[in-house]
Amino acid sequence: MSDAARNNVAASAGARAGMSDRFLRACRRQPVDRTPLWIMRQAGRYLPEYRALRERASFLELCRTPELAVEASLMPLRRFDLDAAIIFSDIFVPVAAMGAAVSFEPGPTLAHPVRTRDDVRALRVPAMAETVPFVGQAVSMLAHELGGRVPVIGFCGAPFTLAAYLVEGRSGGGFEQIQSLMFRDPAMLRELLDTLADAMADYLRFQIDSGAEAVQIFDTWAGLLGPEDYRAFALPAVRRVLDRLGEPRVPVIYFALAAPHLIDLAAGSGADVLGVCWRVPLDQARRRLGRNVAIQGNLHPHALLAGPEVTRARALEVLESAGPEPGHILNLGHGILPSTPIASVEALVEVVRNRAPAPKRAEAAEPV
Ligand code: 1CP
Repeated sequence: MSDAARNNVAASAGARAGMSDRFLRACRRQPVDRTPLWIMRQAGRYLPEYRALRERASFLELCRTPELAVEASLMPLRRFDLDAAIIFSDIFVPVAAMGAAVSFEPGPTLAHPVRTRDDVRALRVPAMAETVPFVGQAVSMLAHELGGRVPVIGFCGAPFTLAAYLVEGRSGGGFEQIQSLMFRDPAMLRELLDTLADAMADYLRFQIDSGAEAVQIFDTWAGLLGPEDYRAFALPAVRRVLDRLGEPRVPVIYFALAAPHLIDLAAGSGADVLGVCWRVPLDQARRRLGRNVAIQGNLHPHALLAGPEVTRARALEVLESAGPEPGHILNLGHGILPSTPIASVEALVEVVRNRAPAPKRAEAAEPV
């Protein structure tokens, strides 16, 4: 990072009251001075500086070069007063390390989709510290650059979501292959999910050991499943990741898209925070989930396309809906869209910043 860029990060961080642990406190359902905010896919194509960086390097080069990955991760933090950084990478970086030939067009595309038991058994569960050392280097460099001002979030794809791409071979379409595999050869799907879970547990551990202070598991395609199949396939695979994560534990966020029918089951994943999309109002999510889990979300990403006024109004509604209890992290209900105006993101940041911390909120928040 250039000196100027470093100063910018320092200056914007300096505007805050020193080190910020409000994101980690909210993950643990502890009282906070204001609701923390970060944005899924916050480093990406809606930022002109990201698009400029991509002129110089391919997406995979960015992921594999720690200096560039750190540069991309810091871009949104230089512009906006966000409460967490997420390491720039992709859910397919560790899967490539398992032996799958992946390209990005721009979504992940597999040269050889996984269709047989031999294909499953050909996948390796490598030591991630040895096969993707650049991810750990990027995490530790990013944590160092941030100097504790905001924490670094590590991440991985959930086994079912990764399996959906691996079996299908590409994104788009209705994921017909994995959904029919579930009925045709459930044992093969289980073996694939277990293999992915073991690899992702090692991958998250590696990121935590490198300096990630929280991790998020993205289950973008879990919503395809009905409750019984979710309980039989996707959920035990997420549990297996968590069971094998080891110590020391950091907060784990589990995000399942389009899954209002699954959130009660997802609460049993063992995650500390559940990410929910806009399909579940947060007051309803709170009622259904009780006090044992924090929630993250859930502004509709398309609301931001309507500009700062609409963004402000909708963000306030989300905060109202989340209510005064501790344990809410403001985020979008899915990744920020490439056509998002910068002014809308600025409006979102202003909403959390200007919301006066009501003493009642803190009182109500004291653990009983
Ligand atoms: O052209 C480019 O610059 C590449 C576009 C791109 C980017 C910026 C891809 C390809 N991945 C990423 C980065 C990325 N992917 C991050 C970065 C960190 C951040 O949040 O800032 C993260 C967390 C992901 C996670 C990811 N990749 C998910 C889960 C979250 C989600 O959005 O649902 C999924 C499903 C992917 C697959 C993927 N990789 C890339 C694309 C375009 C896609 C989606 C394809 C599809 O819709 O199926």
